[in-house]
Amino acid sequence: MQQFKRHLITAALPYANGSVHIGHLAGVYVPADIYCRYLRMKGEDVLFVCGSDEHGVPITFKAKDLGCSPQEIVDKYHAIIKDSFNRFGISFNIYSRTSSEIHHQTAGEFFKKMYEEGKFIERESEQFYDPVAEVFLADRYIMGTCPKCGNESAYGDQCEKCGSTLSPEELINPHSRMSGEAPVKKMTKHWYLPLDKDENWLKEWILENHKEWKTNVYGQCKSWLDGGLRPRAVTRDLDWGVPVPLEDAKGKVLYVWFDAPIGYISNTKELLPNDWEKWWKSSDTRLIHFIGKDNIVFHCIVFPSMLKNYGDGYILPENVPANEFLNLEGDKISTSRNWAIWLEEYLKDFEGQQDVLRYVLCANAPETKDNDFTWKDFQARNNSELVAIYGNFVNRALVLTHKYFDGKVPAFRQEQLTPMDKEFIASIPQITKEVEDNLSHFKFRDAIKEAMNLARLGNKYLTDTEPWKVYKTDPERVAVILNLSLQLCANLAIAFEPFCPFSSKKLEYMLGLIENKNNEVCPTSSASGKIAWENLGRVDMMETGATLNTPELLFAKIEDDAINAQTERLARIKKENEEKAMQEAAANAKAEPLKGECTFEEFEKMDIRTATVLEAVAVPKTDKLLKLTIDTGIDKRTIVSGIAQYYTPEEMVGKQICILANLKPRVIRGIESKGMILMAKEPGGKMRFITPAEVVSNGAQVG
Ligand code: B3M
Ligand code: ZN
Repeated sequence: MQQFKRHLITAALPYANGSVHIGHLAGVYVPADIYCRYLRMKGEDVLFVCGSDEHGVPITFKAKDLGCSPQEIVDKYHAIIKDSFNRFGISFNIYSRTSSEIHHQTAGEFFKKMYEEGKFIERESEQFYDPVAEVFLADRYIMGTCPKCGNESAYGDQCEKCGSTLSPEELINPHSRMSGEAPVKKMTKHWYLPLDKDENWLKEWILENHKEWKTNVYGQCKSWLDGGLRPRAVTRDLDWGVPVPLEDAKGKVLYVWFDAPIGYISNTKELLPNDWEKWWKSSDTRLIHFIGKDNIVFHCIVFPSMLKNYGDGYILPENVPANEFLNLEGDKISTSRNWAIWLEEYLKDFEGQQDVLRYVLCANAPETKDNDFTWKDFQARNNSELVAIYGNFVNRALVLTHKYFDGKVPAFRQEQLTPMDKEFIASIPQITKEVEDNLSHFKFRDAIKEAMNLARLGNKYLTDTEPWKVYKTDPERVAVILNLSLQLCANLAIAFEPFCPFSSKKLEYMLGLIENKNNEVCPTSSASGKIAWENLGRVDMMETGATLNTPELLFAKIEDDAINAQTERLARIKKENEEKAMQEAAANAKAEPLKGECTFEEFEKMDIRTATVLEAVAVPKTDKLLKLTIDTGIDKRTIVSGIAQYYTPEEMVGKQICILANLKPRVIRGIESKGMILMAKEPGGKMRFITPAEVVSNGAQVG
């Protein structure tokens, strides 16, 4: 890292058409923030740049759906997102936005220079057009019936029901979402970035010179490059975005993926109007992009090609540590299904516990493969790691020092050190070195594990040395133990600071390492003094005689109630989604085709009767079967029915039903079942029992 004088760290610009959820935090912002904090603590010169991505088609839809302007949408979500990041301690140097004037200027100029230097190719092609609204239609603007599953609300690029990737040509009954009219084809001109021309240097730059990139990133780049690159359109017919700065480009804007990465540059410019170029155009700047896996091609191939073609000394990224995705309770996070934990909701329910989420998301980060977030794991990691290991050790060390030494760091002499103390002292830098090595290689999961191991070391030391027992007979021995324990506390404050900055600040204050309790949790410049990274591993940070502040608990236990409230919320959402899906299925589904003819005699053989359910119980070890005792008016009998998915036993008792009474008895799970309940089967699969319109006597013949 020596050859670099400064580090320009970017985090993907989130779309300002919704809030940010834990998947975003785990994949991009927590790791980027950890890395920036680590570098700043090392005294490195860091600029951490982000902002809202305020263009693109989905924002225009949201506006249309809500009957407001796209600007109103992005104003709303930009404010929410910015506030959430700030409250989670994401230490951006700047969080700006792509609807800003400086961004429009910068992106427009970027395009113009490339255009004038002949870097684009112009192509006319036929595109879908809405003849009533008089606009060209992005694929998302066209809806129709999915040819694969019959969903009538499929989009021109994708069917959200069956997940198929589609093109507008494939839709049955295509219509414009603007006017409802069938789209027509119309010629239009666009500008393309000829990526194919860059294939050779991109191959060499990534495949030869950046073999150290994460396997998932390198692998995706390789498959794109091996597959051959094609020119990509960088303009769109749309009225929301950065206008294409050319005379003959009325009604056209830059493609959102062309302008968004330039946002990193515009935001740097906004922050440092006179000094921004050294961050983007000096070979001694190290550029790192933190992103999610769906952004890899844009950051590793398209944006570098833009920068290289623009020229003027722009640097390329040194690394692009992209993460995979985080799932939630076994299911893909989805905005449209509201299957997510939104940051502002977390902050409402777990006020002041930002570090817990930061910790859990890092400890369980989707670094090499998709990973799952569960509330149970969240609770367990808080209660049995943060509280029981880290918090417990710190609390014991501080409380005992207050108890035995009046809150002052006790003195000891080197000769007092036992072999156990020496081993303890030697272990500290060994572990902190692991923290450091992992951090510097973007292995944040491993790094945080080692930080926790440091706290484990402390707990073991206290358990082995038992100062609370020794004090009565040998207070001098206790002075050694607590002095060393406090030294470890100081190490913990530093080692945890990139991950859990709020609690580190609390701990640093309790240890007297910082003076102000409300010390800035979001530093934007490099650290110095006691809490600098270079002090990590040292066992003399706490000076003998120094006074500690009153100890407070670093973490609080999270009770089952709090977790149950969250899992119940998710269960409710799941149920709502299932019901919605069923309704949609029912609305879309066609009735089953008719069966073959049956004669009156055949029908007459069936003896269908009304009956009342007297008792209902679930059949043990099954989740589908209920055992019903029914009164048929002729007898009382048992029927085993596969309706447990649709009705609880309580719901069935007392209900009047219709049964096929002369069906040959069958033994189901060891129970003789005599007859069958008549059910209507909905197209979505849901079953409802058939009941007479009014109560009739049991045993009435149906037919
Ligand atoms: N707006 C984020 C996303 O794909 C996208 C990133 C832009 S980074 C220049 O969710
Ligand atoms: Zn479909």
